[in-house]
Amino acid sequence: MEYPHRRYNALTGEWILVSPHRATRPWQGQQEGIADENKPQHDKNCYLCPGNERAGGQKNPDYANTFVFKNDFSALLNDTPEESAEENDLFIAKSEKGICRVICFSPRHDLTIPEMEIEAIEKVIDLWQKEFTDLGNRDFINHVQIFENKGAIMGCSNPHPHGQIWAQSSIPDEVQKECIMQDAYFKKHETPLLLDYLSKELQKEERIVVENDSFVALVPYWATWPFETMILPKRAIQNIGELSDGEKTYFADIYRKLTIKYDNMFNISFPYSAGIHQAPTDGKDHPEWQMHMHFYPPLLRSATVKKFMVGYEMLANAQRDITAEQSAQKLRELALIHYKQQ
Ligand code: H2U
Ligand code: ZN
Repeated sequence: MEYPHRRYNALTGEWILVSPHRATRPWQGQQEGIADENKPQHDKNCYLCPGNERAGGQKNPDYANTFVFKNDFSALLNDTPEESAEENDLFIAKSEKGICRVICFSPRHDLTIPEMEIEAIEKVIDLWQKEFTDLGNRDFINHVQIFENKGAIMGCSNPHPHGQIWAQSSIPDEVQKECIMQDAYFKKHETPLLLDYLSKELQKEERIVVENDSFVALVPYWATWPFETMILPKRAIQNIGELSDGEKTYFADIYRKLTIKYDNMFNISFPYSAGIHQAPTDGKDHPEWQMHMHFYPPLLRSATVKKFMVGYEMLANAQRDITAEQSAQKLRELALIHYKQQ
């Protein structure tokens, strides 16, 4: 559709307003700075580099691959006592238990996922799998959120390649929406929503960015952010714990390929928030759930112009100009060799 339209997000039940004719509007607003690309391999002032002292005073080991530690400023605590306040229907609060961890992806301060070797990325996925299983198996943990903030523009506090895990008792809101939609779809069709969605996308081809034997990266039909993407497994997989060794290699491969394309978009280290959504760890089977990874990059038309989710978007509805199909085509055409290696 070339005229303004609303698209339905079958995964969340929300709508997105698409205005393709508007993509050429002028921009005289804020421009973002470009981060310094010349980083040292080891930075003595970095809280996450091997051997350095962290902000909380603890010392990092001389780790050779990945390194995980309890977040020194955890938003959730595992010893929070149970407490709830419900005065009436208007003032409701409940205590929340959880565990927050930080994962360093590499000992190298200057690397990011798209610049790492596939074997090194596999070690990150290995650790995600271990952490998911360890945290998810605990009685009081019903949801494990693995995520990465990349780039200062996304609020990332440190350029050292790292991600986080927040595990908690409740199902967070963004995930809850997907629980409801996947559950309803499964009850009606008896197949997972995202598996059906992927097979239709593979037929249409117009939103596929890159694929390998086990995974597909695509721009979802309902994408909100200009270059939003999603990585989907080709077979039914409820959570990262179910990935075989071979599938972990393919996961590393597609994660790397997608982020290389991102970096090649504007020849910069492309910022985003990314994270894995998977079935709740509530001890139940979740055949309706298909694990997937979301990428939400903030940039719009250049390395320095970001998409602002303000005004109409804050008050009414998410909106985009460039269509998901146009974004997918752009991403598809970008090289699979990182610009620094070209
Ligand atoms: P970002 O992923 O948004 O950059 O956040 C990094 C996290 O690392 C942040 O939650 C933690 C912060 O609390 N951190 C430590 O636990 N120890 C430190 O020494 C520095 C940062
Ligand atoms: Zn560092």
